[in-house]
Order: sequence, then C-alpha cells, then structure tokens
Amino acid sequence: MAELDYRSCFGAGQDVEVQKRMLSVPKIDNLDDLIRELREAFATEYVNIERVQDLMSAYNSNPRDWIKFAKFDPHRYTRNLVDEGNGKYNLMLLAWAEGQGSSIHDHANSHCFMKVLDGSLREVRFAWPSESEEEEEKEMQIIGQTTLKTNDVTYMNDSLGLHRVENPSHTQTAASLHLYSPPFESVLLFDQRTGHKTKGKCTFWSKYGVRTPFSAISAKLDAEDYENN
Ligand code: CSS
Ligand code: FE2
Repeated sequence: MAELDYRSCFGAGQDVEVQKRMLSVPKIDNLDDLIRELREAFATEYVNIERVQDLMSAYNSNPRDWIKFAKFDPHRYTRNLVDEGNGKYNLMLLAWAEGQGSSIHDHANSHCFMKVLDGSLREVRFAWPSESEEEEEKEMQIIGQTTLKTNDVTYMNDSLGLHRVENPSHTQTAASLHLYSPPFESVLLFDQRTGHKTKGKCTFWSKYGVRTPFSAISAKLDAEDYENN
C-alpha cells in the first residue's frame, strides 16, 4: 500500500498528503522560496539528505536574491548568515574574492550542503590523517578534486573525509550557499604538509545582510581564535 511505503520511508507520523508533498520537488522561484522549503524539510528530526540537495538544486541562482548577503573582504572569504533554520541549521552565503580559499577542515559531525551561486569553486578532498601520521608530520593524502560551477550542489560530512574549498579564479569572485546541520561554532583545521590539527572558531561577517558588530574586547581576548576555516 502506498501509504505504508511512505511511512516506512521517512516522515513517519506525518499526514500522508504532507509526505507526498515532501517527495515531489516544488518549484523554487527565488531564495525566499528556498528558505521556506528548507525550513519545512527540517521540520522533523530526520535529515533527508537527498531532499535537501534536491531543494538546493531546484533554486536557479539569481544575484538579485542574494546580493545583499555577498559582502567581500579583500583579506579572506566572508561568512554571511542568511537563516538560522529554527536552530536546526545555519544557512549562509560565503563570498570568495579572487583566489581566496579555506583551510583544510572537518565539519564538526554536521551535514554540509553547498551550492555555488556565482563563479566556480574548487573542492579538494583529503583523507583524515591517522594518529601516527600526525606524529610523523606526513603530507595529507588527496582523495578527490572537483570544480563546481554556478548552480552545482554538493554534500559533505566527516565520514567522507576533509576538504578545502577555494575560488580558483584570479579574475572573478565567487559566492556559495552553505547549509550546516546541526549548526556549529568551531571546526578542526588541518595543515596539509603535516596533518597537524588546530581548533578554529567560526564567525559571521554579517547576519541577515547587516555587518556583525566588531567587539574590541572579544577581539583582544581571542584574536588568534577568530579564523575563517
Ligand atoms: N567550512 C567553510 C566553507 S567550506 S564547507 C566555512 O563554512 O567557513
Ligand atoms: Fe567545508
């Protein structure tokens, strides 16, 4: 029976009509539509990875929707909060100036969804260094490399390894939309040459389109902690 199939699949306990709606990918005309659909997709405890990827893919990037979040800094890529997803995830726009990139990092046991909104991004994946490699200072092993173009979506989590994301272009900026669930405030950063790790705090350059107030006191106390990753 179709109704039983829906229940055994996901969304157990939901009304059958709601479950059917969850299975078909809706029309997404703009970023607000995407934000609304994502909130609905995260209404239950279970994260349907394919569903979130489908929703992000269904949105056709339009700079008019997201330009207010795309705040560039000449020194490093910026993280700009778009939606807090009722506390279940953080949706953010990352603005990458020419040649900017992240460190090699993990995802703090969270799901990571990434969609390129503008330009292209190179993703290089690495194997987790083993404990002994950490001591030996061994070069980290590359396990994959992809270049994502505008509107491409990818998924990452710690069981798939570590990665570095960068804007390979020296003439074009890039922007990407990231969804992390559950939200996290720090990640592990890795040194490619040695495999050594350090903790990095994640901060927002802006929230809801407004530059995050800069606190002189916290900057003084934690200066070396506040890193993008
Ligand atoms: N981890 C980076 C982007 S690559 S998923 C960040 O959120 O700052
Ligand atoms: Fe990442």
